Amino acid sequence: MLEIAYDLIGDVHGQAGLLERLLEQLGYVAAGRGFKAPAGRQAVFVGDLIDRGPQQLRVLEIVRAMMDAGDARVIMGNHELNAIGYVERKADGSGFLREHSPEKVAQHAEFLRQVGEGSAAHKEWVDWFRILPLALDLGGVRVVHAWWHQPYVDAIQRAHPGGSPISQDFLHAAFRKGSSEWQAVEGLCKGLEVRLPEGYAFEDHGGHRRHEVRVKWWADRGLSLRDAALLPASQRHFVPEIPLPADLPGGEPEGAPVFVGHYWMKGAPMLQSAKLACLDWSAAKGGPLVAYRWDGEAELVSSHLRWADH
Ligand SMILES: [Mn+2]
Repeated sequence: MLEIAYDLIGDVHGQAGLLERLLEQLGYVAAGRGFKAPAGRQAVFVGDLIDRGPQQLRVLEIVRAMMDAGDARVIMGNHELNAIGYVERKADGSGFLREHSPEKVAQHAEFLRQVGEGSAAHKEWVDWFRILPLALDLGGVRVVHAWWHQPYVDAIQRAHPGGSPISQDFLHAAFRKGSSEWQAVEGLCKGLEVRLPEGYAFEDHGGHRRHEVRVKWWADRGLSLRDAALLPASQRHFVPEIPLPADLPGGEPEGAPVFVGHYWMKGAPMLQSAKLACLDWSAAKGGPLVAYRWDGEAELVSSHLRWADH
């Protein structure tokens, strides 16, 4: 018999109003600073609680209170990871793990403004981010921010059994481009990227020239690179219609269903497959905040998707 059922919740990005409405819709009841889960249920947040939105501290307060009360679990998104790297100095003292370039400062500016950069609250929240696991295997469901890639999950599990907080050494290694720790963390939190052939490039939403494109790691291997690319329709033509690389890892997940966030999906919420749901439908850009009400099923059904609109 199923001991506990889960309500998986997508990237909140500081949208406290949407989160409160979604939780109420799911039968959660306001209690203290957070919300109490219905009997036999628990919320699971897929990461990216912060950055962009207007009420990031309220979101953190709700989610942490729920976690402390046993009403929620939370994994790390790339925005929490970046927040840690932003304040953590490199071992040799030459700046921070995540550089303070104009692009990276801009991405994080709203969180820094709301929390007060360098304040006691800033330190406290970043310390809390450090204890969040990078992936959770709950038996009937698996949760990761961007890509459930078993070798990466196993690498994290070996270093940090049972989802224990990542060590200082691991954290520093995870910000050294090219290291195995960097690969694993980058993959789990940011997904799978493919290098474009020579001569191809596109500009991302920030106007930065990119030579690598993010692809659906779950994509059918018969798709072209263009069809597997996670790009807005207006930019797809920058990606050639060539087959996906033969040695590309990933593919349709098998086993327990996987839940991710991260991908800024647009339009009406839908499942990616019976084994995969992306719950990020761009709540930070006017889209709905999406949840999946999981009751123990091995195959996901779209009627279990729930959401709150702006
Ligand atoms: Mn996100």
